[in-house]
This record gives sequence, structure tokens and C-alpha cells, in this order.
Amino acid sequence: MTVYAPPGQTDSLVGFRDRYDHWIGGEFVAPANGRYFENPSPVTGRTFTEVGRGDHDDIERALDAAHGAARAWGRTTATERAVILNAVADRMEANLEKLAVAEAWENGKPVRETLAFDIPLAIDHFRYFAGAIRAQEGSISEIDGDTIAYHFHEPLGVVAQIIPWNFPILMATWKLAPALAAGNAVVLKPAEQTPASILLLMELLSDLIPPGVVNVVNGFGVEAGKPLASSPRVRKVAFTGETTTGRLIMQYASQNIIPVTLELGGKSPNIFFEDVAREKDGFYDKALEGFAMFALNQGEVCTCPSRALIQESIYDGFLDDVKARTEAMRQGDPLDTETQVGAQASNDQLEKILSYLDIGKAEGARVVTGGHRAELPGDLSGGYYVTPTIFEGKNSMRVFQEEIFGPVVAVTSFSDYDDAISIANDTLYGLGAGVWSREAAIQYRAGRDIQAGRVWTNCYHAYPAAAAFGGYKGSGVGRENHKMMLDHYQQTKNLLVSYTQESL
Ligand code: TXE
Repeated sequence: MTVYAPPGQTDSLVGFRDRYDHWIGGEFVAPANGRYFENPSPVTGRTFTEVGRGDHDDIERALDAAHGAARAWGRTTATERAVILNAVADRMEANLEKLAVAEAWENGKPVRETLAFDIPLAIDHFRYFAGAIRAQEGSISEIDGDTIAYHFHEPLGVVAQIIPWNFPILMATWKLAPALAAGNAVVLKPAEQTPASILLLMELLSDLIPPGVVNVVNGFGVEAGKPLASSPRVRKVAFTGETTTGRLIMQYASQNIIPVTLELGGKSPNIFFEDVAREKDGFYDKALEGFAMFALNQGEVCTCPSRALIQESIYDGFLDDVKARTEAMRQGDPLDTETQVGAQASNDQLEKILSYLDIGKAEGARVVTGGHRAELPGDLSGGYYVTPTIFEGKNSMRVFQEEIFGPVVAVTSFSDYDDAISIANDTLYGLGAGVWSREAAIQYRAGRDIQAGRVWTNCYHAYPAAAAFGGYKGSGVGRENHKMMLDHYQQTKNLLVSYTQESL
């Protein structure tokens, strides 16, 4: 067991600056308006740094820097870019603990997850796209005996990226790695709740990424995000966040006729068929773990398995077992490697979750366990902690239909296969889903019948770089991860060449 020293203490691995400006043209640049906002750690609720409050003028400066760098960067070879992306991955790996602690401190998530999951996945993402871009090929087709069509991939130019606070470094990486591999320059706006770990990363990579290729402007949605997403100087907007914000982003982008990719909310079903409980063996334990995934990252995951569907014939016993499993989760100091459930990312998010706990109780959902704020001792008492909560109710309830984004799962039962699929698909969203069964026929059929971009079968919350990820229905447009992402950051150049000297 390790308890990492918090940033600010002399023996801490992390030295956050007291003040963070924007990262523009490879250096820190103070906000044009001179304004800053406070950034508290959810672990204690106390401010640990202040951050430049960007607006339209800062976005313009970042776009100037990006446009200044885009041409040269776009003309580098795939091999040159791959070398840089691999160097980025190596640098992150050499600073794994530092980044993991920084991320835990700023977001409130347990360091055991950032050490084993968030940062290693981010590292692997850079390596994956370093390989993918080198393996990418254009094509040649023979139109007729004398005419050839060449197809080349070209970068879009300068792209905008707006990301949320639930996985700050990983979300930045999911967007940066393919964009850079494809040869684009980027202006990225982190969420206002979690800019510091990304800026720490920028500083760490400052000698590896050419100035202006990645620029970070901090600030709030309407003040900094909107001028970025609506700028006629960007060729694409990539966004992850709330579905209502995604609609706005699409509207802004439509003014400039540019593509968007949107990764939005979810209300993912996690379905447990009766054969799961045929034996109380290793597979059964794995299924209990799969249920408990609702509390991973404090439920602040767009694919949080926030609706659990359990077949009637095993309902009571399975619910008893997952209740015990949930109550055994260790909640506490996010910097302690024993901690499994940490703090919610912000006070706003804490209040949103608490209000949904009230909504669930008011609409008649039964609290199986949890249902309240977690009171932790000492320094943690000012932090934003919620006890992992299981509600039991009906799929028509708001706690089954609306994204809570907290460690809250709503459980209901189903009679047979068709009932399960009908409840699973009765949602506005379609991002993730889980299917738990020993039967190959059920696994395959359910995987195909559920309307979601990612169906985990007998597993959950795995995010390998090589598997496409994205939403059906209200959960978004486009995909992340997988080499197909390169298509989202490139345009096709066709050269149609006639090789005959004769007139047509
Ligand atoms: O999201 P927003 P918030 C869900 C989750 C959460 C809720 C609200 O349910 O409780 O959304 O979170 C920027 N133009 N998800 O308010 O507002 C904003 O500054 C341009 C699901 O944080 O969508 C931030 O950088 N940008 C989700 C980013 O958008 C704007 C992850 C996300 O903020 C903007 C996060 C505007 N008008 C929240 N308004 C997921 N799918 O993983 C805001 N932003």
C-alpha cells in the first residue's frame, strides 16, 4: 500500500504551478483579459492553483499559433510524426506516477486507477496511432487503360478539440493522438474543472512537440469553448461532453460547414441472464465484478453501466450478492492505492448526484444500499464524496432514463430475452452496454440486438486503442479509438491523371 503525498507537500511527486496560463506556441501565455479562476481539488475541496480564464482573444492567439505550425507539421512524413508520438509515450511512461497522482488530485479519482488504467491507456494510445499512421496507405485505381485515380490522405489543417473532466489526460490523448498522427495542428480546450494535469503534461512534452502544433486554451464553455467551436479558422470540431452541449457544437460547426465528432452521454444497460448464476464459480464472481463497474471512476464515465437488468429467476440472490459486493468497496483518500472509490470531480457534480438521489427516492425507487453523501474524516471532509448507491425500480423512472454521472446504478428485472432487449433499448442513448451469459447464442444475439456502439460481452469498461468506440442514437456521431479515427482527421485528395498523349 502507498499513500502518495498531495501536491504542495515537500515530498510530493507533483509540482503543480500556483498559476496556469494558456499553452500557446509552445509556452505559457497569460490570458489577454488578465482574468483567472480558482481550481479546487475534489479530494479536499481546497483550491490548489488558479487558471487563466480564456475568451475569444486567447482562442484567436492559439489559432494564430496553430496556423503558423500546421503547414510544416502537415508536411512531415508519417515516420517523423510516429517518432514524436512514440517519444511522447516514452516520456509519459517515465513520468507515470507523477501524471497519475496529478490526475487523481485534480479529478478526485483513485490513484490505483490512474496508475493502472488512465495513464497507461493514454500512453498506449500514442503508440497505437504512431503505428497506425505508418501502416496507412493510399490507393491507386485504374479507371481505364490510360487513366489512373490516385487517392491520398491529407490532414484537415487546424482542428478544435473540447474535452470533459472525467478522464482529463485520457480524453485529451484520445483526441490528440489521432489528430497529430494524421498531421493536424490542434487547439484544445480542457474542461474548466480539470485543466491543470493537461498543462502539466504539455510542460512535460514541451521539447518533443513542435511549438504551435498543440495549443491549450483554458476557460469556460461559452467564453472559450464557443469561440473555438464556431471559429471559421478550424476545419473540424471534436467534442466530448453532455448531449445538450453536443447539439450546440453541431450548430456552431454547421455555420462553417465543417465535420464534427461527438461523444456524448449514456445510460448503459448491463444485462445479467439467468445462466450466470447456474454455478457460483469464477464466472459468477466475474459477473459480480461487472456489476460493480458502475462505481468505477465514481460513475463519472459516459459508458457507466448505470442500468442493471437482472433476469427474474435469479433476481433476489444476485441482488443480495451485488449489494454485499458494493458495500465492500473501499472509499477514501484518492491518493491511497487501497482506495477503490474516490471523490466526484466537482462540487457541481456532487450536487447534481445528490439531487438525483432525492429524485429517485421521491419517484419511489427503493434504496438497496447507499443513497447519501459520504462523510469522510480529516482533510477529506471538505471533498466531494458519494456512497455507492443501488436503486431498485422501473425503467420509466428518471433515475433509469437520465444520466446521473455518479456512483449510482438503477436495477430492474426482466422476464425473458425479448423483455431484456426491449428494456435495454428503451433509452435516448446508445453508447455502451454489457451482456453477461455463458451461452454463445445469447451473447451474439444480444450483442447485435442492443442499439449501442460498444457492447461488452462478459467484460466491461475495457478500452483498448484498437477497438472502435462511439455512440448510437443520442450518444453521438463518429467514433474514437481504432485506426478508423484517422479518417475523422483527414480528407481525401484524388488525383485523376490521364497518361495518354492522344486527344480524347
Ligand atoms: O458538460 P459540458 P458538464 C455529462 C454528465 C455531466 C453533464 C454536465 O452527465 O453531469 O454532462 O457536465 C465545454 N460551447 N457529461 O457541464 O458542459 C465545457 O467547458 C463550447 C458526459 O461539464 O458538456 C467542457 O470543456 N464548449 C460526458 C466540455 O464542453 C462548451 C463527459 C464539456 O462540458 C460549451 C462530461 C459551449 N456552449 C459530462 N458549453 C461524457 N460523454 O463523457 C460547455 N462546453
